[in-house]
Amino acid sequence: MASTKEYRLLCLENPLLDIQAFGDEALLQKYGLKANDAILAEEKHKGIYEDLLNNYDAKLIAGGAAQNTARGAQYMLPPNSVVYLGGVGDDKYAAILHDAVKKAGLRVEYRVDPKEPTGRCGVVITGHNRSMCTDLAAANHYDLEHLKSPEVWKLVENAEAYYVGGYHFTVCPPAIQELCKQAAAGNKPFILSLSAPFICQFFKDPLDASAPYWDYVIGNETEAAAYAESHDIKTTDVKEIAKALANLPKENKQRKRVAIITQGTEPTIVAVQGEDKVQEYPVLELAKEEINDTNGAGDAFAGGFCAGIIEGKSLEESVAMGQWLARLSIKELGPSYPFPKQTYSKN
Ligand code: 26A
Repeated sequence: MASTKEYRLLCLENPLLDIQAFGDEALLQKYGLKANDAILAEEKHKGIYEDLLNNYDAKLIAGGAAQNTARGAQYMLPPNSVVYLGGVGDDKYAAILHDAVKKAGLRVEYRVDPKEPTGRCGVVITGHNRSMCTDLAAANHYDLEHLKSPEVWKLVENAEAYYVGGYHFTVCPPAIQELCKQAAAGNKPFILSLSAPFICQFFKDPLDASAPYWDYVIGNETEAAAYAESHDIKTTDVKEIAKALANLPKENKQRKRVAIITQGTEPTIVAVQGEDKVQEYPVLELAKEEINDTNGAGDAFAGGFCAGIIEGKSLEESVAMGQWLARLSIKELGPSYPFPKQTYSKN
């Protein structure tokens, strides 16, 4: 029988407002951005937000990678299944986020910073690429004190699974570590997204400290490659990298680690700790005219996958749920899901 418990999945990361526009090569060059990347904004990038708002047809969309995942998981689960934690400011941007998560039925427990504005992410779409440039602002001030506050900690203890976006390694690794330990102590699944190549390269120490606690690790092909390169795994073969991730030392021996690597329209790769055979799950391609933009597709995949794990579905079906939700999100502008809701059915 399905559980009637509430807030079974708890997610943590950086709530951001996306300022998203269709751009061009000149715009990327102006700010020294790569066509397909995610970076933290330096001083030289900070003009991009006003530029996008004033000179491009920019849309304001609720973002933050794991918040997109949390909205996605909630989209597929019964009401009141998912709660999300992160830091925002006390401003109109936070109000936009509150509005979006309310529509999605997602519960949020934000740490509100009185001095810092809500974080922003400039998203420049060129073709099927997206370049993201993030000014974390209030999201960068998330802290252990918030996580350990009685009301929030109760939610942590109550949850049956944890999902952390790797982008949070730039913010508060001790909070991630607390969730890791909570998961292992209760034999609950801890799911990590690698989030971006720069996390594997430049936040290696906190990433590696959490690695023994990963029950599921999710990434795409570029993140897998960046992980391999920064961890001396001498291969560029995605299946071999997935295997290496699955077989890293593990704290909770009651669960075998699973590594899931998405590759756009190429098959999703799944490796299980101790198993020689790596599974490949083909992706249903969308017709060109159905594609709006792929920003947030990876987050949506993770959302559908987490919904499957929460519902006790098989690995294969959880991957299918992830692929289904990613497909829906690609048809929308930015990391969004269609309303009225569509329902997944196994076929
Ligand atoms: C710390 N950084 C760089 C970030 C992000 C981020 N979410 C959290 N932390 N940089 C980009 N994003 C989000 O990724 C989503 C697409 O996958 C964007 O807000 C966007 O919604």
